[in-house]
Amino acid sequence: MATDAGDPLPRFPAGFLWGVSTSAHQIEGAAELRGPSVWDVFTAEPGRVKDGSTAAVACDHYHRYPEDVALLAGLGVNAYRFSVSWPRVASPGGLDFYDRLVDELCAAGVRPVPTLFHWDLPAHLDWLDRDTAARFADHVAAVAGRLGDRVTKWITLNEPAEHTLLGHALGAHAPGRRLLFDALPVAHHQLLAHGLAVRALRAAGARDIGIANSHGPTWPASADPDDVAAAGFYDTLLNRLFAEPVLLGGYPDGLGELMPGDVAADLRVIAEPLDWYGVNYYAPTRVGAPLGTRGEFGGVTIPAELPFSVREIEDRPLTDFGWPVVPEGLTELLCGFRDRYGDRLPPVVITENGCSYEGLDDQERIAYLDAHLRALHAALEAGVDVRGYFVWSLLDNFEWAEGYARRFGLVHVDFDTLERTPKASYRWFRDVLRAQG
Ligand code: IFM
Repeated sequence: MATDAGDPLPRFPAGFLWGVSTSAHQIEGAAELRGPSVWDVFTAEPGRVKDGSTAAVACDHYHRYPEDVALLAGLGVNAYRFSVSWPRVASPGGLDFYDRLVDELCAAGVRPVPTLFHWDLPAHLDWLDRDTAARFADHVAAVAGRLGDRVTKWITLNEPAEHTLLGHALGAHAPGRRLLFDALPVAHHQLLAHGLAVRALRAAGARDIGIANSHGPTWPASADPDDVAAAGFYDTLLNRLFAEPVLLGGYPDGLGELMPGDVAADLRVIAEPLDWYGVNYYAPTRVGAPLGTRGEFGGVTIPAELPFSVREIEDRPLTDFGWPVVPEGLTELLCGFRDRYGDRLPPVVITENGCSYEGLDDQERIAYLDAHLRALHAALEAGVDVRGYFVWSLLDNFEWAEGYARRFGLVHVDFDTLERTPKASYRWFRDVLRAQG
């Protein structure tokens, strides 16, 4: 295991974006000062969140943001990825909070990079409903109108794949639906919302726009054609369904035929050119043919009727969440994207990468980040145009259906006192950034 005294990292290009990421629902708290989201409804239902917790207070970032911005400044990042809560923006005084936060970030010399949707859909809206995409464009226009004089870099959506699969197909996340493949309209409407958001941002003068999609290599469980076919199908769901409409203007493998509405016209909106493409990377997935039984993956139940099964990746260390640590998967993923999409792939930013471990002396997190940064550098050397890297996450926070049990932060949060304590990984990352200049 590498320690905080490991070899220096290779140099990244001048102008590289170094940041950390968070999301509104996971850190802000102050739930009484905004309308409810689907996550408030979901967490109120018994049994939905493992430790029975809610995000009503979370890290209380809403009130403690000056302390958190000071932590960012002390870390030395040049960018901070956060999300704006749609139900807060829609509530009286909601935009004032982001106005204050952006001012504080600018004063600290940290570039604000807001994500306009990170899963906390206003409770009265529904992604099965096409009109939600148009409502999202209104939300984006309101945020850009207020913050666009200081915010220059924007992210439309965070991980529409997880929001579709976990929230609408498998029922493990809000809004808790188990629609399996009937959830596909949720994917299409989010993609349409993305395209409309790009148009709304451009109309407000934005010139630096991306999306944060989750991706990872898919490894077949064996060379058996059934395993290879199942892995190919999973790869389509995770890696192609949300990338190809955006990058190529088309759905892979005939999936467009299953989507609602005038798909051809919608695809012209969805494929609005982007300035960069955000990748959230955690681990590869090993996939085989269906086993005919229910499975378990990352705490999520996989129903028997799906045309694939998720298998264990053996001989790899696991994070506390049980996710395998496979740094070279990041190089494989990025080189694979470059080969698959060629010059249709804009410059890439790693918008999330991180791991869940307990403890303040988090040497495992240091080893994880160190190894992933080396793997990212290998992708750069192989010719992938990578422009930035954001650690997930600044703070320990509300990890969705896992509650507060999973700690991803560079900064420890005591959820009784809300005291923040930088971990060893915070000091390590600060030193990395200093060394990178
Ligand atoms: O906490 C989440 C985040 O909200 C989205 N990407 C993955 C993280 C870790 O599970």
